Amino acid sequence: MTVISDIRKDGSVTSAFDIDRIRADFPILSQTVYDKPFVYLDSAASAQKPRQVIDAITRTYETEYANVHRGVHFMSQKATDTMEAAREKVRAFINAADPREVIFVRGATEGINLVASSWGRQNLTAGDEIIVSEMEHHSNIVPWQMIGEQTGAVLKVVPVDDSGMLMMDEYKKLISARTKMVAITHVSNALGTVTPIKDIIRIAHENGVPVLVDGCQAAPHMALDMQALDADFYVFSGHKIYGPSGIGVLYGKAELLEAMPPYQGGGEMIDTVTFEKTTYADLPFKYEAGTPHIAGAIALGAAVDYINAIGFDAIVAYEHDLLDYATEQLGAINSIRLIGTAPQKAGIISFLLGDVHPHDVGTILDREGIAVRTGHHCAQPIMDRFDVAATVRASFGLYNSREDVDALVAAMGRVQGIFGQ
Ligand code: C6P
Repeated sequence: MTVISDIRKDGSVTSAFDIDRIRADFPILSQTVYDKPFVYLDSAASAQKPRQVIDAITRTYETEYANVHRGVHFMSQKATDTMEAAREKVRAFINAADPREVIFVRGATEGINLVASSWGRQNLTAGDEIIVSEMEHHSNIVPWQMIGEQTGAVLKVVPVDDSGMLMMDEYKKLISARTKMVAITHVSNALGTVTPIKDIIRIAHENGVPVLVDGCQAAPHMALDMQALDADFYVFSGHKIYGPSGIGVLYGKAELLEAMPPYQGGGEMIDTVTFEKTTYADLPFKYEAGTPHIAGAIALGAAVDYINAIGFDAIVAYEHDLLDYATEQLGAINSIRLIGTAPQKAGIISFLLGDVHPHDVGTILDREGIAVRTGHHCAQPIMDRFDVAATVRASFGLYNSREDVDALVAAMGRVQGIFGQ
C-alpha cells in the first residue's frame, strides 16, 4: 500500500505526496503507446486502476468467490462477508449514517434511473416540476424526461453563466410549489465546475423538496459526507474512483428508500413469494435484484482503501495545484479558449484551439501518446449553451504529474503549428 508521508531515518518527512510512488501503483501508466510514454488525461471518462484494486479482483476469484446472501456453505459466507465489508467501507467513505443506505448499482446512470423510476412513479403527477441544471450529464437529464413522459412532470433548467457557474438567483426563482425534485450535479463533467451543492440542498429543503446529487465527478476529487451534505440521494460510479467498471453506488436516505417501490424484481430483493403476493426484502437488498457484481463491490472496497491510505487532504491539495498549473500553461497558448472558468473547479479542463475541430486535436494528441476526450462529453445542452459542438477535455486523476501537463502543452504547440493557429 502506498504511504504518502514517509518518515526518513533521521525523522524528517519526505514530500507530502510522492507522485512517483503513486504512479508505480498503476501498472498501465508505465506502458508506451506508439513508442511514446503513455500520458493518460481521460480520468473523468474512467480512471485507471491501482495494483491493489486489480489484486482484489484476482483474490476474490481465486480465494473467496461464490454467490452471496444465499449459500449456507463456507465460500458463499466468505464472499458475503467480504462484500458486506465493502459496503461498510463505502458507507464510511461517504459518511452515510447506515450501510442499509448504500445500494450497489451498476454505476451512476443506473442509480439515477432507479430513483427517477421508483421515486418518480410514486411521487410525480402531471404539472410537477423537476429542476436540473444546464450542465447536467445526459444521465441526469434523460431518466427524468422518461419518467416525465409517463407522469406528465416536466423539467425546469437552472442556467449557467459565461464562466460555467450555476446561476443561483435563477435557481431560487425556479423553485415553487410545483417543484418535486432537484437533480443537480456536484461537479460538471464537461466544465469541471464545482456547484454550491450544500446551498442547493439547503434551499431545496427549505421548500420541502428532495435533492438527488450526481456525484460522479466529485467522488474522485473530494471527501464526501452524506450526513453533513444532507443529500436525499447521491450517486457515483466505481470506475471513476479507481475501482472497477460495472459497480457504483446509490446512496439514499433510509426513510425515502423504504417508502419507494422496488426498481427491478427478481432474486435477492424478495422476502416471500407466492403467486398471489410478493413481499420485499429489507434495505439495501430491496434494490439489488439478481446476483450482484460481487468482485466489483469487493474491489470497490479496495479502491476506497486505496484513496483512504493517501487521504483527501493530500489528494485535494495536489490535484488543485496540478489543475492550476495546467490552466495557467494551457491558458498561455493564445489560440486556446477555455470552456469553463468557474472559480471552483475539480479535475477537468475543457478547451478549443482556434477553429480546429476537437476531434482533429484529439487524434493528433493520440499519436503523441496523449489520451484526452473530445466530443460533447454526453452533455449536449451545455455545449449548446457555449455555442460549441464539442471540446477537447483533459481530465486528471491523482496519478497525473506536471510532466503530463508539460507533454500536453508541448503537443498542443505542435498541433497549433500544424493548423497554423
Ligand atoms: N461521464 C465522461 O467522460 P456512468 O457511465 O454511469 O459510470 O456515469 C455517467 C455519468 C453521470 N454523471 C456524470 C457527471 C458523469 O460524468 C458521468 C460519466 C463520463 O464524462 C462518461 S460519458
